[in-house]
Amino acid sequence: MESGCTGREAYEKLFNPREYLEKYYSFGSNGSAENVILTQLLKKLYKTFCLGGLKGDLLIDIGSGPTIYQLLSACEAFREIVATDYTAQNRQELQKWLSKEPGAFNWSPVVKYVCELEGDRNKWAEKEEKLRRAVSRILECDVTCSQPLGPVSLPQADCLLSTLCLDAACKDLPSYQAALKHITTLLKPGGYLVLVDALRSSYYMIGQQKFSSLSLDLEAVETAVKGAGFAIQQLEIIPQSYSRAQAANDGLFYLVGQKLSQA
Ligand code: SAH
Ligand code: 8WO
Repeated sequence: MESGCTGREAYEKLFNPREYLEKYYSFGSNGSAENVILTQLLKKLYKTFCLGGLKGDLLIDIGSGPTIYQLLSACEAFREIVATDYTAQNRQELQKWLSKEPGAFNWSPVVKYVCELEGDRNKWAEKEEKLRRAVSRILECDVTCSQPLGPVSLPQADCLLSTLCLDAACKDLPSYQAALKHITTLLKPGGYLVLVDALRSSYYMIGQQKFSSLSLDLEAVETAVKGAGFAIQQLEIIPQSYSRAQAANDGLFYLVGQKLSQA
């Protein structure tokens, strides 16, 4: 960790998917900061994918980690979803849920909530099946590489989604700008970017383990996304911060951009 940025070895060794899921995605009935943030994100994703008309064939999720919440409304709008992550243990945890293996994380409270937003809480089991069918692959991904998915051949996506990944993956603003450009190569001209991340956060915790985060304000995000060739269509602040013990952020942002044809 010489650069001060949590790198590959640390992620492979120290990112514990179960603990991450339990700390941030338990979604119990308490009004914890983590629950409030998750609720806000699910509502915004529902608006984007179910009400906003953002739809198409292929959506690529960058840095999925071990989570599926971000895909629940998206699977109503996209025929195929490709999930990606940096570490094998996160890809494995996702696979466990997809193939209903024993010990997979229980997402049903979150799925039920999204079904309620979409109009029928009782459809949660069908929705889980729909998402499982939509996710065609789980690929390795490194946003610091000019080809983030390596040499695999995929058609350019209609939408790129990335939640809580780029701040964690980038050590400074130039690498953030570069990472955006790298992932943008995976997107069709005219395609959409849905980007969510923490604002002004220098770290986040999983239990006792600290992971670095690039601290950005809204203006820096906006400039970087425009610089990667996007027209910004929506940029909102979620004022809620994570519990003080979990992360040092000052709210989150939710951004929708469209890739310009000359980008
Ligand atoms: N998208 C999920 C997980 C975020 S956790 C959510 O919304 O909760 C942050 C993720 O960034 C981890 O899964 C980690 O493996 C991934 N990550 C870290 N460095 C990365 C890199 N260089 N390229 C791609 N992903 C990276
Ligand atoms: C805060 C919370 C990153 C993060 C996260 C940050 C993965 C719920 N992150 N960059 O501060 O997960």
